[in-house]
Amino acid sequence: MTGKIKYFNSEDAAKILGVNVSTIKRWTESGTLDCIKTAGGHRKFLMSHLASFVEENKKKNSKVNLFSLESEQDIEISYHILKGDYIYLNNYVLEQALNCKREKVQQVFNGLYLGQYPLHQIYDLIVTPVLHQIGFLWSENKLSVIQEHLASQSIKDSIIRLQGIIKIPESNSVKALCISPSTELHDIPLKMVDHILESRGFSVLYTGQKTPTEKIEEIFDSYEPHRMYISSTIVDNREELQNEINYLCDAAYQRNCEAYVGGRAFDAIDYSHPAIKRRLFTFEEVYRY
Ligand code: B12
Repeated sequence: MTGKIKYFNSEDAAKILGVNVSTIKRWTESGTLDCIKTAGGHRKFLMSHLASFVEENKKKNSKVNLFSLESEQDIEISYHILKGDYIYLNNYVLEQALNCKREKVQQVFNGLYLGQYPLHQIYDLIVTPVLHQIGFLWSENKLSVIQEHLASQSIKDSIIRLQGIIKIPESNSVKALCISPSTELHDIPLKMVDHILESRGFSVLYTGQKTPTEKIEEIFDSYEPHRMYISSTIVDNREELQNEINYLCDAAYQRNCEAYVGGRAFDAIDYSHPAIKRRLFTFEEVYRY
């Protein structure tokens, strides 16, 4: 994703395929699973090695974490994953999230990623529309608040689990601070920003929901970030939020730190502060800029 080739080691391959490391060794020795051997005798795997293994062995190996082929529906899903059929997968992920089936949601994310679909595409074309649908159902009173919480938490958990298998390149020494304003509970978009930056090799400091921002200078001075990403969705009090964003941007500007902002709150507030390089609308843009 960064232009560098991503390799998995035997431990990663074992985690992805749902077996132990000795099985990975056995499979590579018998030629069932392809790999590259380094001069030092270590096994390295490309995503394509794992993907073709899954493709060739899915009937034999029902333990694969990607799509455990236990039912007719699993076989159908794996077909849509391999084809990158986002419309079908959106409906499926929504249904599984509403039923709190995290493992099913995760299978789709893992499967797409291992099928070489970029992380930002999974976030833009599956996660975002599914969350919007959850919000729509809630606003139409078709979901209760607790159902909305459970469904969005299933998505969040699956995103975090997906990050566990993502190969992170060696750090290119760009340091990023990902921050939410002090009134913000919506942190799923910021978590996705964090993951994409990590996959670009950035070193990321993620502050989480409702960040107490009044002491932010301390963080700037100790961590010395090159970039700050602010995610803001909710506008409780427009003036207070504007002041808080300006305060964060002042701190960044004084330290030559570039700011990138995203989220619907920026429809309501001014983001012409000189620290702000750009407002980002999609995760593809987070990957690109
Ligand atoms: C999940 C969710 C929650 C969860 C949050 C869980 C969590 N840990 O994040 C919970 C249940 C806690 C919650 C709480 C509330 N929520 Co809510 N929530 C949602 C929901 C369903 C999904 C939000 C989400 O993650 N969307 C996915 C993101 C990726 O999409 P996006 O926000 O459109 O962002 C896009 C871009 O802006 C960009 N982006 C966003 N942020 C960033 C950041 C950066 C740096 C970059 C580069 C890009 C970027 O990427 C996206 C792709 O285009 C939305 C529905 C919706 N339409 O989004 C409602 C929604 C946002 N919530 C809403 C409301 C009203 C609330 C509450 C006030 C409800 C209440 N009465 O308590 C509280 C707010 C609490 C608070 N102070 O923050 C409203 C907001 C309405 C408005 N006028 O803004 C929405 C739109 C629902 C609705 N239809 O009414 N919510």
